[in-house]
Amino acid sequence: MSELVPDGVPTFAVVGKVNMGKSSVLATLLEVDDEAVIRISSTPGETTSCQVLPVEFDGREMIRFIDTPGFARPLAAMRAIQQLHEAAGGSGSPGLKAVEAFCEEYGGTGEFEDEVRLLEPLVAGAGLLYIVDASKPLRDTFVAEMEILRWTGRQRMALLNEKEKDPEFRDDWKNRLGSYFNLVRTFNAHEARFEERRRLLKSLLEIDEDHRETIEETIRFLDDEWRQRREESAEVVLGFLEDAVGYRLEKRVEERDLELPHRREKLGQELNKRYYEEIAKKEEKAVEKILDIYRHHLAKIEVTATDFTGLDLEEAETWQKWGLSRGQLALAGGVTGGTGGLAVDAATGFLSHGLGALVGAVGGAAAAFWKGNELPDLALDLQKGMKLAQGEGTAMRLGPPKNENFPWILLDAVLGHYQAIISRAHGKREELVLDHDKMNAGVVQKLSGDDRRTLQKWFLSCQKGRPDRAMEREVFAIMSRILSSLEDD
Ligand SMILES: Nc1nc2c(ncn2[C@@H]2O[C@H](COP(=O)(O)OP(=O)(O)OP(=O)(O)O)[C@@H](O)[C@H]2O)c(=O)[nH]1
Ligand SMILES: [Mg+2]
Repeated sequence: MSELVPDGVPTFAVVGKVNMGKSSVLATLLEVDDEAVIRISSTPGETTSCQVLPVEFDGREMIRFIDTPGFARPLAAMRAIQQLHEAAGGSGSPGLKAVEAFCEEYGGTGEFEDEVRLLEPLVAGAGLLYIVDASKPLRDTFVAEMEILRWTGRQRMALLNEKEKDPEFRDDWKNRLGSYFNLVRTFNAHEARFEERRRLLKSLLEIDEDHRETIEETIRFLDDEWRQRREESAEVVLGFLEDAVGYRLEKRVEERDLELPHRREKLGQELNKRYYEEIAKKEEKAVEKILDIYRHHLAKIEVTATDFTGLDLEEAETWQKWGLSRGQLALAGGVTGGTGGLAVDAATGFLSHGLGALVGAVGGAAAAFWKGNELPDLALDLQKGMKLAQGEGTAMRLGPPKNENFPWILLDAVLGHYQAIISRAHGKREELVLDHDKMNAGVVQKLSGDDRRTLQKWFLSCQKGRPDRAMEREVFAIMSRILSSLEDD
């Protein structure tokens, strides 16, 4: 066996005409979104040499794929192989020997460079996956490619990479491919998710009997890894919720900032904004972790404080798009009703004149202090002599938001991101920016009543700043289940 096709490692070359999506199929199958590892481009002839792409688990190479340059001159190559076959006194159809002779004859000459390179792994013993784009008409050149591949005698599977929906020539292709290949499957490089990737690996079993055990073992590794990723993600989501739902922003305040109404107003707006900036950062960090877990490096997450604007309890739209509906929230045990002013839970006795005025302003019905801000109301806590990192002083503590739907909105947001992440094919190289605007929210509304009640109870404990540890296992199980359900949507 050659270096390209090691003993004991099931090896498959991915072949086809230039620009059919060979590299994209491999990038999606193997979760590679790095252009430095697999180059993908709309310019035909992007891949110019064979590239070994191992599937490794625990440092062991389980399966090997080889990306190859596309066929450039299949008709001429077919004739050249035929001629070599006849020159050697062969009759009937050429076979592997003639293909081997072709590689020897033209290797290093510069002629049929791409064909020689793509046929080398096959000569060395690799099985093959032939990629076609069924939106292209089936021309003679394709027939020549299929003929050459059949001559190699290697185990072969054809993959329809449907770049367009319902491709025009699908039936033509299917009929023809059936007579040249042991197996015909569909695999869309831009759409395929875990299930399709798994199914593709499984179908390798049908073309490579000799390595059945290794391939089955690889699929088990893959399943384990997928479950692990889901569990790690569930932990990330819960960590984020615990942190964000219970978040309190502490800020030392100077007496002089409280003396004049316009200063108080400015301070209030600043703090409010900072609060949601911190929440946005937490959401971004959590999503970055999930992107990392699922090996996405091209996709980005962008959340800004203003994403949380308009989350007004009074606004019907908020209730439709985000979080739970009013009725669901009530059933889950949330206290519904009214925006409520800002809770002021402060040791008023200690307050100086300025702070007293602030409390009056935010606690009163007018809530003049916060006027103009569009963010959900925050609980406000004012204390004199509160311990701060910078030392003793007059401190304000803001948060969590009084909007009872807020934890549900945060959960909805991360679930929306999660769904986008697991649906993203690695072979797709356009930029992906995850944000709230394009998000498919509304997942939490579909949860069961039991799950909602349990989560709500846990959220309330988080909001109080004392996450209920006794609920952790149950909450983790619920979250893993929710994440798993998103895979089927
Ligand atoms: N819409 C869509 N475009 C695809 C799909 N697969 C590949 N493409 C695009 O088709 C072009 C060629 O893809 P590559 O994966 O580079 O094709 P290739 O067969 O490796 O090409 P060469 O290496 O040049 O032979 C790129 O612009 C891809 O983004 C698909 O499933 N859907
Ligand atoms: Mg390529």
